[in-house]
Amino acid sequence: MIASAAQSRFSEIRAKVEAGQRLDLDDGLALYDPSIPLQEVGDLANAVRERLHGNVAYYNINTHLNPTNVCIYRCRFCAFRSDLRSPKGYTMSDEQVVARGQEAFDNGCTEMHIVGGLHHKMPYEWYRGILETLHSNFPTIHLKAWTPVEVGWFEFLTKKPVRDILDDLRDAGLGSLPGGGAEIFHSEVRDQICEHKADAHKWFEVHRSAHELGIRSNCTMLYGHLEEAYHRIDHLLRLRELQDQTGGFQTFIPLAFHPDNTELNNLKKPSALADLRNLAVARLMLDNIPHIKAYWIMLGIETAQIALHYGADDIDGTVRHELIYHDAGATTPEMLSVDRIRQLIAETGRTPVERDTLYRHIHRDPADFRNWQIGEPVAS
Ligand code: V47
Repeated sequence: MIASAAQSRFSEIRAKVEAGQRLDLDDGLALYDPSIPLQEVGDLANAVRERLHGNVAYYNINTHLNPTNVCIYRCRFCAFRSDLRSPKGYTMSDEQVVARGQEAFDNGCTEMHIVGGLHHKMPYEWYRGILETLHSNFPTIHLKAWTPVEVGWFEFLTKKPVRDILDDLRDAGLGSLPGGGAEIFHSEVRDQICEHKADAHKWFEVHRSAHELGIRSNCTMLYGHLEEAYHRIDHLLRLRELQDQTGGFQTFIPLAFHPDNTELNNLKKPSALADLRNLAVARLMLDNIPHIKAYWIMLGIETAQIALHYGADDIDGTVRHELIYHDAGATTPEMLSVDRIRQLIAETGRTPVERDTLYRHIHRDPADFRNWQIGEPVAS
């Protein structure tokens, strides 16, 4: 039973959601109030999720490529980065990049998710060349690449405007932007966890420019470190505002902080209950972003499964070569087979549907795994 004050507050929120009215900052804060049981928030988010997507849960066949971990920045939450001269540092050759593309192609991937460090010595042309090489060799693979952090670095390297850089990257093969680098937008927190890198203004400038050029993108929020509920809701409202203007975001991915091997290793990883509440609150606040992703690598498989009933409609992909979370202590497998990911979704009572990066159905020849075609966009 919910205590009566919280109960009547939640009833107001439920009435707003059922009437299709938008939730505001105070509603968002109330949804994080622990006296409103998670189950209530989750059920409401699930109703919205089912209204948008019925019983379907999406996945894709994808791989990650992190061409270098060498990075000029020292974000306090990052376990992946390396100094230029550290034995941990690596930078891939063109041959290694092509080999990864070939592996992705051989495994039927429709997407490569490409992000990495800001290397002290590598020119813009190296980053651009990675896209060009992959796209010319494997044109059917969608390249979801570079966050506003990298694009801001390219701006510094080339002295060209963001829009021209995005246009140029698209010519090279860029398909869309991943959601990373968002962390927490509010400067009270951002200045403490990643003071020097692209700020909220730059993050939004890059996504707005991408959307204006017709390039779709994703968005994320890193939670469970120094932020409070207020910073999380502020973050969601800023994303909702840009989406009202451009409509270019496809999916929102809440990312739980993993502390191992980071400067913030005194903190605990968020609990599964916190993970589920973040997903549910996001589904309820982001009424204009079609998809909410439960990234199984970060959540763990069981929580990702439960999340499909707490607002999420997407579980991310089969994934290969994920480093950012595994360097920070994730204990999830390095990848899942297609059969396994479909089974995990089916076990929750949802219907697995393979999508491409732009949320179009993928039809695969059961007799030849590498033979696939893009179908119609999914309804949302
Ligand atoms: O921006 C870094 C986060 C992000 C840690 O677009 C960490 O489909 C937790 O953006 N603990 C990169 N989080 C990952 C990302 C992403 C993931 C999956 C799908 C998509 C998509 C995007 O990971 C970074 C940062 O917010 N991160 N270090 C850490 N120790």
